[in-house]
Amino acid sequence: MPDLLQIGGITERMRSRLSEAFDIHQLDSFDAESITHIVTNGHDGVAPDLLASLPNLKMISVYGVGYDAVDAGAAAQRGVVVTHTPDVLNNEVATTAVLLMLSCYRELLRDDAYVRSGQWEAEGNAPLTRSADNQKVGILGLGRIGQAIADKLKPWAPEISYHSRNAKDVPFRYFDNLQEMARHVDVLICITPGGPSTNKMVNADVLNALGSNGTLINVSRGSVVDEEALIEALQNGSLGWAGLDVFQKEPHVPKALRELSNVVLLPHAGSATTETRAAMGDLTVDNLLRHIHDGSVITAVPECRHL
Ligand code: NAP
Ligand code: 8YV
Repeated sequence: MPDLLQIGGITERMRSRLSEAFDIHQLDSFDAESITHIVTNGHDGVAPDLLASLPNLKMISVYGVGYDAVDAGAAAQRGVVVTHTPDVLNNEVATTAVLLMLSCYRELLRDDAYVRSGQWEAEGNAPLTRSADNQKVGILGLGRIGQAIADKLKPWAPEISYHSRNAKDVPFRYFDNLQEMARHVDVLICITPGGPSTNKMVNADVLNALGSNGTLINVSRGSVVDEEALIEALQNGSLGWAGLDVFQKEPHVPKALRELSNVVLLPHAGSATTETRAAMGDLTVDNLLRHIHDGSVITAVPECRHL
């Protein structure tokens, strides 16, 4: 059986399917010469020195759609195909983005604490919140998940705009400048890939443009937002609210961010439901099994589609 290197955790269902076709090795004991396949995830990826040390590697299957933790360009140059799990998680991640936006608008955490602490009984009704209806929503990265977010938001009747490198054939307003879009909207939802081209794209200028009544939602990668600038903006009130699923150095979340009351924080749980992780796990394994069967894969990343 071919030798598979496992990086990071996999589900029992993944392990059971993989173990029928591969000898599975862990990072603390493997023979570099023998490894032909890797299974990893979006967080752990494959370290560049590890990638360079595996002479017979043929394929890397990523359990997630974001693959910024794998140098897919370097892999493609060596003829190593990288796959990921697009589409099967669109709806789940979109639900997470909408959940964060609604939680910020309707102060879900504050009001939950208000009831639990007995304040409601002792002090009367909680302060009013903001309506999430009819808001101007800017989507940074209108791809598969960005479009699913726009679809899920329909009942709240938003006016949707978007920023990406290219304009799309969609009925939404396109901004070729992110700061201008941030000035126009009430909510900015980040859902681009991570990596060098989007690094700290949401900087202090963008946050200031979003403004004191503005809400930032980040379900993309922590690297897309300048976290220091974000903390400062939330502390001094130049940005109103933030709903964050992703952070610069996960799982570390700065204390300053954890202490703020105008943020809602999730532990990178955008796709983390039993149903969606099962679909992602199946696609991750299906790609590996297809590759050992006939050398093809189902969902190669764009850099590797020619292989
Ligand atoms: P996708 O279909 O490839 O969409 C990405 C979008 O970002 C495209 O519209 C692309 O349009 C735009 N984009 C790419 N580079 C850009 C840049 N430098 N500046 C501006 N726009 C840029 O990807 P997807 O499937 O929707 O997934 C998006 C990302 O979401 C993943 O890569 C991952 O990082 C993140 N994600 C997070 C979670 C979570 O648990 N929080 C779960 C799944 C995914 P153009 O090419 O026209 O610019
Ligand atoms: C995963 C994600 O949690 O798909 C992605 O890009 O960020 C999440 O769905 C992550 O890849 C870890 O497996």
